[in-house]
Amino acid sequence: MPLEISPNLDALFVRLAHPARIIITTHQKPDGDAMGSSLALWHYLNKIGQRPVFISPTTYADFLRWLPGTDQALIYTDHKERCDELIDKADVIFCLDFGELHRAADVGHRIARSAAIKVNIDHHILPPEKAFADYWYRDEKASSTCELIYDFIYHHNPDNLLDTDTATCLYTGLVTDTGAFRYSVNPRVHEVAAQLLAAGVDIDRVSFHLFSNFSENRTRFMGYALYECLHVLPQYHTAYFRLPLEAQERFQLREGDTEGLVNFALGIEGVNFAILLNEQPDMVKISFRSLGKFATNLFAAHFKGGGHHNASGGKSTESLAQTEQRLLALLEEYKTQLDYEL
Ligand SMILES: [Mn+2]
Repeated sequence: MPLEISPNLDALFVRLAHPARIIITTHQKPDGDAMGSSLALWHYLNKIGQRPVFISPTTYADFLRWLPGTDQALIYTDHKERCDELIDKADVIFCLDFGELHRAADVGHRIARSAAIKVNIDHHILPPEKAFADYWYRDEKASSTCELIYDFIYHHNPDNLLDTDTATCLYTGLVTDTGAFRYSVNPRVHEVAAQLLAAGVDIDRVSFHLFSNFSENRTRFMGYALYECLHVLPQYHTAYFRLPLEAQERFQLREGDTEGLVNFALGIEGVNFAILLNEQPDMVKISFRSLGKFATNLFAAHFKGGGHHNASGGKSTESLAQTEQRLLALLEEYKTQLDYEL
């Protein structure tokens, strides 16, 4: 589906022209795009005279802490009562980088009960019956929610109120969701990136924080995972990581430290489909990536998940070993669909 803008968006713009109690929120365990888009919108709304509150459903990865405005984020799990009150009293709630309320965990449940105007800006695939918003700005083909926030800001105010902080947040989402301009890239991505650079983004600084500031533990963990936890299945054109909880504890992993690991599996010659089985205390979190025509989001449906064609996620409440067995059985079923050359 191409860009879909709710037909009555001007009514929202009229509402934003007057002081409103505004909440911005995103999905749990926010990534670079979720944090970047939320903070960018927060900066922009401040600039036009609003005083929005950004509520993150859970804490965010350490490697995003440098983003301008993170000190203003209210973490729901740390300030539950205050956040509930803010959500209940809100006039407008912006829901960014997710299409289904459960992706925002407890914040989503609270929003479902709120009488506020709900605005959804997102690039995930959404079945129409699951739409919850009064206004929307959605494009499955967009590289990132940050790209859509750029368009939304421009749409709202063509005089361009992008400042360096807003642009830095947006650029971060563009870089992280495209794997540094490798996936989901279309001409528009580079046009937007060019405008953001013109607004003063310091690329060296962004690159440093995103790619050159990992802990020693995280780097040694990557080595361990590549050596001990990676399984390659040439008959299925598939490679997967099986990451036990004990390994993550041994390397004292922090939020976001497994980010990017799955791409190493995808980088192997002949591999079209890569999977990360990430054991958590209460479930196995699963990431799926593919190159080319294999639809990971359809496969992810077997694990209560979904997402984009080439990148999606799911989960399993079975043990790591049981989840792995189920995965292997499914790969056999999908064998012919996985057999293609790029
Ligand atoms: Mn995104």
